[in-house]
Amino acid sequence: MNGDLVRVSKRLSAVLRHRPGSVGLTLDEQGWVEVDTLLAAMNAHGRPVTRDMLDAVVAGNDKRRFAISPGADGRDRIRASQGHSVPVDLALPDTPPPAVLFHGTSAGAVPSILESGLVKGRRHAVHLSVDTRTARVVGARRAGPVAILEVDAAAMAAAGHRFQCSANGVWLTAHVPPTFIRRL
Ligand code: HQG
Repeated sequence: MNGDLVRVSKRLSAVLRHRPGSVGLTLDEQGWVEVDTLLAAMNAHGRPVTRDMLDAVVAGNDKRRFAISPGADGRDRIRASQGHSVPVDLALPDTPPPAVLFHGTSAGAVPSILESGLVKGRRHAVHLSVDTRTARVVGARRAGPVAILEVDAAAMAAAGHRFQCSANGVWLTAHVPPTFIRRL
């Protein structure tokens, strides 16, 4: 993606995950907003985005962060596929996870994680990756060396922990207790 589209993607993430009120929007219960309403709100708040740019971001986004889907009235709606801090219910079904999942983080966070487990913080869920390569990219967003943690998802599921998979393949769960975590 070129620089303009990266900028638009970051703006959309901010509005659709964290601060819809910053452009005067409210998301519906499942996080959707009408595309036309979103574009009008962005334009009115000095952050102009055209429908073509939005479509290019949705299509070209390496993580498929956003999903567009028609509402009951046939009008296009958009939402972020995961990562919210505002209260939305993505209504993702509980799904049996792969046997193992991974989490990339900073090496400095590992002692605390091995003490209290992976906690969701301000997000709605702990985010887990399907492979170490993805986990490494996630962990590299943090300062300092990256640590890759392996999560025994099969044992967690057997113990009654619930998992959901977002539209873009990120696995979500409420909390990963330390006993299911192993540093690779
Ligand atoms: C850490 C990006 C100390 C955790 C990525 C992480 C992902 C603890 C940080 C998505 C801890 C939270 C989410 C504990 C967890 N003690 N540190 N007990 N438990 N942590 O950003 O998983 O680009 O909320 O290891 O690709 O890093 O936004 O979560 O470092 O999919 O689409 O607390 O965000 O996607 O950080 O990343 P985050 P994350 P987007």
